[in-house]
Amino acid sequence: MSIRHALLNKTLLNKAQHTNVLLKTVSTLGLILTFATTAHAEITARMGTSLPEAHPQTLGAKKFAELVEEKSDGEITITVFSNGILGNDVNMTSMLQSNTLDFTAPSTATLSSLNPDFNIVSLPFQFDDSEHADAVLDGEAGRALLASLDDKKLVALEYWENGFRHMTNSRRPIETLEDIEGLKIRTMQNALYIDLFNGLNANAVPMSVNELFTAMETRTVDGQENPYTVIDAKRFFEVQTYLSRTAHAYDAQVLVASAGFMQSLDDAQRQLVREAAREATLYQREQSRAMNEELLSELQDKMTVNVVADSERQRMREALAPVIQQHTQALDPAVVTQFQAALADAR
Ligand code: EAX
Repeated sequence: MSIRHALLNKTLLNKAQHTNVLLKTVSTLGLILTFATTAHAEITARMGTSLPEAHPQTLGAKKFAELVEEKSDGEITITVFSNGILGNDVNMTSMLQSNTLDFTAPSTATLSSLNPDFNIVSLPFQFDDSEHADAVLDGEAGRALLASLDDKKLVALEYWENGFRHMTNSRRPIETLEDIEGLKIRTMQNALYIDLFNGLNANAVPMSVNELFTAMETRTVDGQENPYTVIDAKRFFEVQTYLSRTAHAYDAQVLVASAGFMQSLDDAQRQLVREAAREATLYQREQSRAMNEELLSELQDKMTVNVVADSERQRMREALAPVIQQHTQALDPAVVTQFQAALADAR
């Protein structure tokens, strides 16, 4: 074989080896890419809220979804359906339990149907301000309540703020305890709230918040009670004349996941969902507080707003003593002791 021929053969052999290595590299890269893509298979989730886009409950939900997508590099995406489009708080909570919805954020008042001890949060006139509520709810007493839903096919992640609840109605300003007498007041579908307003000599009419605007528009009810953010977001000022700043109870919502969805994730994914939930909570509370302040002045332009004197709020609290005692006695004594100690410690 001539030297030239031999050299040509060697070159061709090198090229073939080179091509072979190249082919192996490409196929290995292809495998890695496929694996990577499979490993990043899209996990899609749905979250329902009962309040409109502009309410901090839905703002918090969208921030939560954004953070989960960011922390999972697009692996997990959550679509938010707001304003009760998927159902009311009661419906959506049971959809989580049947694994047909993945996240929602109902009031603790709604969750009390699953664990009556959640009513300890809704007892009237017990929180001094939002920071006091944070300290108690983020502490052991609040965390223990969240853990109590573990055996209800739910994973309760964090407390969000709905805020201090105030009364509105279409008949008269509420300046004294007696002004409440005889008013038909919508309440959440919760035995404690029904008893509270009947205990103030109103006529409590329980219904979901989705039905409330029409009920006030048709005078089926005279009034309702909610934080400024709900009064504004649901446009209750269009069908209510008087806003009386009773601040009679603090309402917390709970960011809840379906246990089925959380179990479908791996440990790292569950951890990132919890981290996103925590960060979204701080954002949600910040939005709620900023908006509640800002909206009070806006509502003053749309409604007749009055402060309720502390002396009258104290009279309301005294009038409610039998209801408070009755509902406190219905709770787990250990929960009551822990919560009341937390309230005192956080002051
Ligand atoms: O849970 O039903 C109510 O009045 C609640 O404040 C609100 O919808 C969020």
